[in-house]
Amino acid sequence: MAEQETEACIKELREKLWGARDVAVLTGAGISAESGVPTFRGEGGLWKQFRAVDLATPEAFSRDPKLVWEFYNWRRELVAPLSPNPGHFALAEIERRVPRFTLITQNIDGLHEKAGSRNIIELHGNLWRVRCTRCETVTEDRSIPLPELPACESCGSLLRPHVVWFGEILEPQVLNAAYDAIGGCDLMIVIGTSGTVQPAASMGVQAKRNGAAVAEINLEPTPYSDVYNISISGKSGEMLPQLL
Ligand code: BJW
Ligand code: ZN
Repeated sequence: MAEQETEACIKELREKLWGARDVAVLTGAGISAESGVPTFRGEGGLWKQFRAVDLATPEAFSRDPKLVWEFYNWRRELVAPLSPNPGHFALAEIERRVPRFTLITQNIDGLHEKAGSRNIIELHGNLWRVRCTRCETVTEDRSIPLPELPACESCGSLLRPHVVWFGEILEPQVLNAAYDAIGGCDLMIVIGTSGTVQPAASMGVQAKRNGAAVAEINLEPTPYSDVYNISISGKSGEMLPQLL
């Protein structure tokens, strides 16, 4: 019965997708789970092993930048050899086939780009970029590991990961681009996110308020499963290719 329900939901989403003019997608850690990137919450999640307040806040970085860099160097080592999975590739293919497509991601792993997606908005930054704490210059740096306390080439000050930590505001340009996509889309698909971190968590609801149909693909129910028009329970790497 559950399998039949999933089939019916996929069929409904498939019809909506290929009839849509403008599609927005929001992804979270779940889409990269099948590539081997740990999620944040739930079984095996990063925040089960580590305390977010010790590693993912500006206060943590001021207190102990070496510890925070150790965490990000470890994440770089972990992610570098990983490849996109069929879920990432399916989204890249959908982008090629619909008139307008925006991929909003909370992930910092860069796997959407590796899979061939082009119109990507990275809400929470990128693991492969660093930012100077003084002159704010952002540069790409893929070396692994970075020095314990990496320094800016322009001014010599301490570099930090170019990511958004708790309590920090998202870059206004990035956030505005995401809201433009949400405001203009006729279909939004929310994939592999627990819907706990704002402002991303509310984006599906905002799209729905603006008149878009909203679908979710997640292994588990989320606080929004009953709010969206379609909720598909399953692995994104298995469900997304079925839309093609
Ligand atoms: C699968 C699967 C498979 C598994 N297939 N599915 C309003 C109300 C209350 C609080 C706030 C608020 N506004 C702001 C806040 C504070 C805070 C916040 O939201 N806190 C909540 C926890 C309560 N937000 C912020 O601080 C944000 N800043 C901000 O809004 O500034 C203005 C402001 C500040 C302060 C107060 C008020 C306003 C910034 C948030 C930055 C988040 N940063 C992180 C770290 C990024 C860098 C790094 O990676 O190191 O971003 S935290 C972490 O969570 C990371 C993620 O992008 C983010 C979301 O996680 P995600 O992607 O949802 O992952 P999981 O693990 O939670 O879920 C995985 C899901 O996948 C699960 O559902 C699984 O079932 C599923 N899944 N395998 C499909 N194969
Ligand atoms: Zn600098």
